[in-house]
Amino acid sequence: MGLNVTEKIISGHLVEGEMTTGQPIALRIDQTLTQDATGTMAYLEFEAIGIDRVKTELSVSYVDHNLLQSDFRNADDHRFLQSIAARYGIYFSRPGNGICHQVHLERFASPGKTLLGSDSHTPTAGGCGMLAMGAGGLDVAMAMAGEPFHLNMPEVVGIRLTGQLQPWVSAKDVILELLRRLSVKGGVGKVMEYFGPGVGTLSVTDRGAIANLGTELGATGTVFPSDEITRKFMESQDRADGWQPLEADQDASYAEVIELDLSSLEPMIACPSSPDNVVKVKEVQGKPVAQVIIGSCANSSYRDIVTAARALETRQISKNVSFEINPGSRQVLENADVQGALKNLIHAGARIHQCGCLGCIGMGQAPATDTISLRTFTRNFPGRSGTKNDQVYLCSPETAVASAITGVITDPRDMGDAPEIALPEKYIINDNGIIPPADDTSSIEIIRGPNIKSLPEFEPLPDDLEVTVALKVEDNITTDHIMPAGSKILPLRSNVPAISQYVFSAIDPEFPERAKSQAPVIILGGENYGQGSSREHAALAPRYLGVRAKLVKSFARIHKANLINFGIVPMTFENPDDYNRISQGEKITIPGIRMALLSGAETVTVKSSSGDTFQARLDLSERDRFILAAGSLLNWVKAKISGKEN
Ligand code: MIC
Ligand code: SF4
Repeated sequence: MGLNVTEKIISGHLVEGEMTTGQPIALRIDQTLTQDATGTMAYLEFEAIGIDRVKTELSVSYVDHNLLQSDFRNADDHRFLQSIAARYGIYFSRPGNGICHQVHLERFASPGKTLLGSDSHTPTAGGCGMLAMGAGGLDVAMAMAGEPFHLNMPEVVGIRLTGQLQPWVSAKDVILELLRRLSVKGGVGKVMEYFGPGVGTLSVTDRGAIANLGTELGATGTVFPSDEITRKFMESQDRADGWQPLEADQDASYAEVIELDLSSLEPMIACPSSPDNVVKVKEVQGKPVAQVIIGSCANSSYRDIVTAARALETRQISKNVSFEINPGSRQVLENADVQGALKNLIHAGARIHQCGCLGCIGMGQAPATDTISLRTFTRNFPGRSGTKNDQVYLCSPETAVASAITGVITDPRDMGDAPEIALPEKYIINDNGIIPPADDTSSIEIIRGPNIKSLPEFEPLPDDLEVTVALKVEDNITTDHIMPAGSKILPLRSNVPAISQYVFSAIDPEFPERAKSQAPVIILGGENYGQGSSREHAALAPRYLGVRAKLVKSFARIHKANLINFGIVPMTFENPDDYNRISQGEKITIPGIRMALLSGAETVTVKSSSGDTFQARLDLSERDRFILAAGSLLNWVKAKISGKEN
């Protein structure tokens, strides 16, 4: 039986396990990426492992999330990151050089390789034929130290594309349509692999946009084949020698095949406040908009910016709209400028910002009260924009620019002829925003500002757990709920005691104090708990407050892995209805939890203070169980190194 592209990459990198769906495997990681918001912690963890230089083929540290130097802390973090990259043999992409996923696609993505990134949208590089996955900072630190990445063998879903996108319809509409069909849980435990004749009609950056939002399906990764289009893209980036063809075998199979006819698609839009709340633009057209932003790692490539500029050649922005451009990278900005795009945008009234994440992670650009903000971004989770009760819609650059012109949500097909964008045969390339590592780095000094605090130490798991239910939440809780970001909180990412004061602040500001006073505590949740970001602070900070276990209906993959890494026992209800039998404030005991974990038990008995008992599942690999018993991955690794393992 032939192999699909995902299986080819996995089999070429498999160091443990077999390719049986759902079973634990470990993969060799060729490349890693970090960004500043998760990176400071990842590098502190890397230092704690004690390796002299990264062992990957390539590791890159990007600075793109927090560029707002409102005080010394942010600039200090940047200097720390630059010096630690230089010390350990890591490429450093400077502040303002661009969003990690856009720059990685341009300068480093390489077909057939594996990439692990401490950012959930790392799968964007799957547009270039890679298996690219998001993970917590500690997993990325381990990969930099040469350790394989542990996950369960994903199910590979084939998405067969036919036809061709119609004028004014673009890649974002493809993935919004899939989010409409499959929901934010539809991809959990899966890799989405695209194939079929429609693939050849999509550029690598279009494929990147689709792969990027595969994360919003909950997928582990999204993979496109590497074909002539990929070769041309790499040639346009002066990297043709890194290209290799990679297609599924004729007789390859998929766990499931989803058919999508590109010709039948129309402009789509995700309504507040979830990326899967998708309808046709036509269904919500006419609603007044106050802010429109083109940007983020989903849609800020050359074609996205130039499409907007061309549509604005003879038009102006509505006087009621703040129209903003966040270019994906300096390369995008420079190439768009050479084509005269910036002139059009400025003349039409656009506000041009620096290259980075900006408003996508709530670093500025918060919308006005009770107004609609239309964004080409990845996520519209409640409050992520920085405004309470926000109304954020997610759409394509085409829908964004059409709506910015009219001042109301507009189907771009009402705008007449669509602009035709030819991609450059050769991009203007200037790598002065990327500092390569030197050969001998041993004497380089690491610069630490006063905001960089060392990692907290965590106790091993006790024999029995007696915990209070400090919080009970519903389905689809995101990491933005658990550990919000934004301009007030992001500067605290290198300071666990300080950031932990904001855990669950948007839904229950009393939580940190309550958790500390009731510790040890447990949190109860519904389906898809922890969807969204890869931020390990959503596990690390709760653990610091005394959270020792979580009991939910189901978990999102990266968050579950982060919980394990920081010693919080992730359990699921054997019978989901048991969720209703237990309330906030109750005490529960789990006798013999440590022994249950170490003996490989699949379930444990949970006893509530009211005398009720029920079963909770432990869906964990052997390695996960050792880590949890040790109290954290770092404890376990250190014990292994010193020979004092469980
Ligand atoms: C996001 O889009 O939520 C982020 C900010 O990029 C996160 C990473 C983080 O929290 O630092 C992600 O998606 O992993
Ligand atoms: Fe940055 Fe937004 Fe992309 Fe996250 S989703 S990496 S915040 S642009």
